[in-house]
Amino acid sequence: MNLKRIASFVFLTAWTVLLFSCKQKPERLSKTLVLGDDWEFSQADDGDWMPAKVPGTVHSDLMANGVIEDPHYRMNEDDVKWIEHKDWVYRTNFSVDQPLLKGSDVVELQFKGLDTYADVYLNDSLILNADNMFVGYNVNVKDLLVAGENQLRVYFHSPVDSGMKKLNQLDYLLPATNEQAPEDEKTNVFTRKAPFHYGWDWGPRLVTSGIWRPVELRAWKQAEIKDAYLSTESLEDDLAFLEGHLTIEAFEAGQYQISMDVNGIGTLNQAVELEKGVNEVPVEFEIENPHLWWTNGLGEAHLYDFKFSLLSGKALLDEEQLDYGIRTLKLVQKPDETGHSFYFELNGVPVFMKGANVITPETLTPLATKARYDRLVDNAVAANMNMIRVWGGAIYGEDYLYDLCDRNGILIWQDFMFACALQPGDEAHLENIRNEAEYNVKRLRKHTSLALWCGNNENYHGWHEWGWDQMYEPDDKDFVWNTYETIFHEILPEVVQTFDSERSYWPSSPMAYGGKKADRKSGDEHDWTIWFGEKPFSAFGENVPRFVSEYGLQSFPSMHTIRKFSEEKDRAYDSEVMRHRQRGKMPYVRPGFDGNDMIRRYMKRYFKVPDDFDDFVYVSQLLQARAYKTAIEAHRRHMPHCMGSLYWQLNDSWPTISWSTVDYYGNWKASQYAVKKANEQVILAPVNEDGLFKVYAVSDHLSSIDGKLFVTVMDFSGKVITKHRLGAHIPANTSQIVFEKQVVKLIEGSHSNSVVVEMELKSKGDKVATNLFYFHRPKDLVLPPSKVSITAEKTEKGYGLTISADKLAKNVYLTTPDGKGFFTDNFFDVLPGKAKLILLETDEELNPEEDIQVTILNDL
Ligand code: BMA
Repeated sequence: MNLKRIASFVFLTAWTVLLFSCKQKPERLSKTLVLGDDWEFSQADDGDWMPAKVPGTVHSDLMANGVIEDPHYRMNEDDVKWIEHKDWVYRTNFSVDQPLLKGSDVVELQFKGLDTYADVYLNDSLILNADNMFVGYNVNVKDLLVAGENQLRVYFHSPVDSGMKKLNQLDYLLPATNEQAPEDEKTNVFTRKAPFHYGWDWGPRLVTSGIWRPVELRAWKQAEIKDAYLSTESLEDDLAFLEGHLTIEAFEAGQYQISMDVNGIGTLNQAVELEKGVNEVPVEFEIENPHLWWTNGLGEAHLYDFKFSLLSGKALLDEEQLDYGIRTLKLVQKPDETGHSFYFELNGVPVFMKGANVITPETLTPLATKARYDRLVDNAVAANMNMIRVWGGAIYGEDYLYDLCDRNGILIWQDFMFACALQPGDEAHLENIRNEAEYNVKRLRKHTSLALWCGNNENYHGWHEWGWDQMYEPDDKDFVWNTYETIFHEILPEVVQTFDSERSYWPSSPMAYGGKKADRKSGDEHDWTIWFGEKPFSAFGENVPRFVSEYGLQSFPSMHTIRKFSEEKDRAYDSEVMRHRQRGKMPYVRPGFDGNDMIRRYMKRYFKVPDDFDDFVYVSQLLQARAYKTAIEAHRRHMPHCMGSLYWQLNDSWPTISWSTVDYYGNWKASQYAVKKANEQVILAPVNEDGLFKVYAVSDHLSSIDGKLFVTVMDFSGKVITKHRLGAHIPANTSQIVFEKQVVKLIEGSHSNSVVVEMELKSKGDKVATNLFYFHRPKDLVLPPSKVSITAEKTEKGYGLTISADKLAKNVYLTTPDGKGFFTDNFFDVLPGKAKLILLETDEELNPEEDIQVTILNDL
């Protein structure tokens, strides 16, 4: 790596390139004290103080103190509704010493997140009125602090009652489709707080209050770095042009030094003249032979380690570290024969986006630990994804989530937090939104993984398709629609343009090019014709959109998860507890609409519906897996017309029945395995079109592959009916047909309900891609009884398993008695004579041959 000044470098004239020296660095002067211990809380009107956890929520504190039961269990959620109507107070005492007060110019209390309407007092002086969960607040409290003991008190007003007051000031309603409240009591849109706390069609209503992100005391002298981020201005041949953007606040005007260190090997130093107040300091430089950042599957997500230091003479005032990946990224929308393209171009290469929508992993948001985010991103990586969508009904994610995506090559489609609702248009609310946007754009723009800012989820769609435009008198209608335009076509794009001009802004998802209703010819689409529209899965392959940012089908979570939240008597798909758990009840889709019935209706079309509940749960997962496999293969077959497939949804926020592929406790549903396979870098995607069997090879590789394609038709006892072997050349980054044959010729007189087509692509002795295809839905296959056997051997991480079957074993589901351990593959078909090798990763001592429970579709 080589760092140097570039010719056009104007602002900073005196950079010098130094070699890294091992000299001891001076101690940093700015100090941060986390106020995390010794908090108490109380209901405002009863003064009964109990220990509290910060960051945390009222609900989790009440649970920890034994006041309420776990709302995840059975229908306990109904018993905790009273909490949302109460005011709550948190307090703590902390000490500050004289040297800290004397040695600093500014001492700030930094609240990273207050949920939501909060009056904050320091030593009985009101220092802050907060009204937005999504922003952090900094207050200089140097003059109010005393040496010794200080008290901080935060009074939270009921978010629901506060919202209700605002609602009562309007003489019309604002739609909030998913809020679980009567139509005239929907208050979330008045409060800048995670919409899903008010209930969603996969989550409970737990409208909590609390200090949900850390509170810190930060003391600094002379000047400090308020913000730093980097951007790749361009890539040319072997040169990357980069710009660092520093925001420095100076208490004292004067001469300072800034240094930038890259990977600990090169340091740039510069004297800089700062004015009192906020200074923007650009740093332009170039890196030769840059190691580029790539998405998962395309290469290494390489990050450089940048460190900016601010010095005054020899004193080190402040430091800011950034892991940054050098890359260019563009959303390309150019006219073509269908309409307009919609794809992301990474380092000059069009990349098909494979991924999912994510929600916050906990309704009580701060309870989501780092380990939970690790799991979330691990699951995305393992399922061969390269993009997730941080969807607009929850929260702008934790910094840690974006760090993980930076490191793992997962791009982020980032919504602003607006979903399925309209907003009030008073000045204060709009100003609040502007601040929130500015705060979060500045917070997240430093992340290499951040791909796009999107204004909202389905608000535009709701106005045009869900009758919202018919709800209002003409004057009110103009005002409500103007408010929409002001927020999503003025405020948010202005903020993105001002503070993150490199990134694209997309006003709403879904939407067509040019600000029009989604039309499948341009822009992105939410394809809910399957599930809400009840079309068959084959519809995923019809009139395929340009970028599918949502689609999905529900399933039940693992029985291990169900057992944790239910009693024996609850375990039926239509029991009171299962109906209560199901939140996809959409009276506006159809009166009486209920997700559990929908699962059953879809199941009837594709599978025999089992009576036994455990079997029903298993088949619900196979059904969902079938839907996602069909969708992803169809979307990928249609590349480059279609360039993205993000299903709804990767994870859950509580143990529930939903569209997720991984349940709340981390159990992979059958769909997660199916998604993983359908997202592999190279896939074989078969279709039967009116008696013509076609195999597409879809490759995301950036170089071509030469190999051999094997297409074998066999019956369920393993007898080969026909076998084809042909050379295959798969060009880079394409989808193309590699095999075509009339079905009648392919199966040569056999019954189409008793045969399977096995496809394999081999190159240089390796299996590059495999797939299986059946000509009929599972309910119409003549599945023979099959005997599955397992042999196991101990490995470092658990057990290596060999699974074999005497006849085709369809959808072999393996589980341990307590559900612990992870099977590297599951719900797979085993062909006779073709043993399947997988791993069971577990710390437990097992006797796998006996302990592993096996379920197969043949037996149902
Ligand atoms: C999408 C999302 C969510 C919702 C999901 C399932 O449209 O944007 O609002 O949870 O569908 O209905």
